[in-house]
Amino acid sequence: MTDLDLAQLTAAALEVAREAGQLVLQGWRSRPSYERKASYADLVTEFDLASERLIRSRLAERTPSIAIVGEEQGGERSEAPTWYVDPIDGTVNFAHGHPCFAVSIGLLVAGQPLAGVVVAPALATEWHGFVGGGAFRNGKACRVSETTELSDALLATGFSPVMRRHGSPEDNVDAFCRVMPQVRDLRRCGSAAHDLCLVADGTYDAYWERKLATWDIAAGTALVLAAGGRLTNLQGAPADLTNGYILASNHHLHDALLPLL
Ligand code: 2AM
Ligand code: CA
Repeated sequence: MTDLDLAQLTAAALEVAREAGQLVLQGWRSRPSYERKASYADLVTEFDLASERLIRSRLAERTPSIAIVGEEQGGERSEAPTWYVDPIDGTVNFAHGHPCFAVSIGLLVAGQPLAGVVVAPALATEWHGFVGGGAFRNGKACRVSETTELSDALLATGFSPVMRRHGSPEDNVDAFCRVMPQVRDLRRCGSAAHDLCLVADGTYDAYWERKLATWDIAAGTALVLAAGGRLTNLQGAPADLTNGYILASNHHLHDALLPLL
C-alpha cells in the first residue's frame, strides 16, 4: 500500500509524543484555565495549544514530507500520508485533574490508519505500533484479548460533546443501555485514544463511539489493527475515520455487538 518506512516514522512520532507528554504533564493538576470551544464540554487549555505547536515543529523537522492535521490548528485533509495530531485527547479530564488523557499522533494514508503513538503521561504508559509491525505497550509487544463471550467482556465507550448536544437523535445512551446488561462491565473514561489503546493491549475487549474527530482516533485505530483487532463502523462496514462512528474489538465479540449498537 505504501513504501513509507513505517517503523522509522513510528519511532520518530513516539519521541515527539513523549516530549509533548512531558510538556503537558507540567500543567496537569495545576488547575489550568480553559476556554470553551463549541460547547461547555469542548475545551481548550494553553497546554493543548503549546503541545500542538511543539508537535508540529518537531514533526516538520523529523518527517518533513508528511502533512499534518491537528485539532487546534487544523490542516489540509488529503489522501497523501498525513499525521493526525491530538495534542491532548481527553482535555476535559486534563482540565479537571483526571489522569486519563493522552498525546496522540496517528498516520493516515488514503484515509487508512497505518501507524500510531499514544502517550498518557499521568499514567506513565505509552503505546506505539504500525500495521504489519505489531503493537507495543511500554515497549512490550501487546495484542487484543481472546475473550469470546460478552458476559466475560470488559467494554468501553464514550459520549463526544457533539453527540451530547441536547436532543441529538443519535444519542449513544440508548446503545449504552442495550450493551450494559450483556457484559461484565462497561467503562466511560473520556479519552478515545486511550480507550482504543486499551483494546489494542487486551485490557478492553471492545470499544465503540459515535461522532469522534479523526485526530481522536487516528493513532488508536492503527494500534488496534496492529494488535490484531477488528475495526468497522457501527453497521459492520469499513470504518470512516472522518465521521468517527467506530467499533473496535478483539474480533471474537464484533458480530455479537453490532446489532446492539
Ligand atoms: P478531546 O478531549 O481531544 O476533545 C470523549 O469521549 C472523546 O470525545 C475524547 O476523545 C474527546 O477528545 C472527544 N471529543 C471532544 N470534543 C469533540 C468534538 N467536538 N468532536 C469529536 N470528538 C470530540
Ligand atoms: Ca484534544
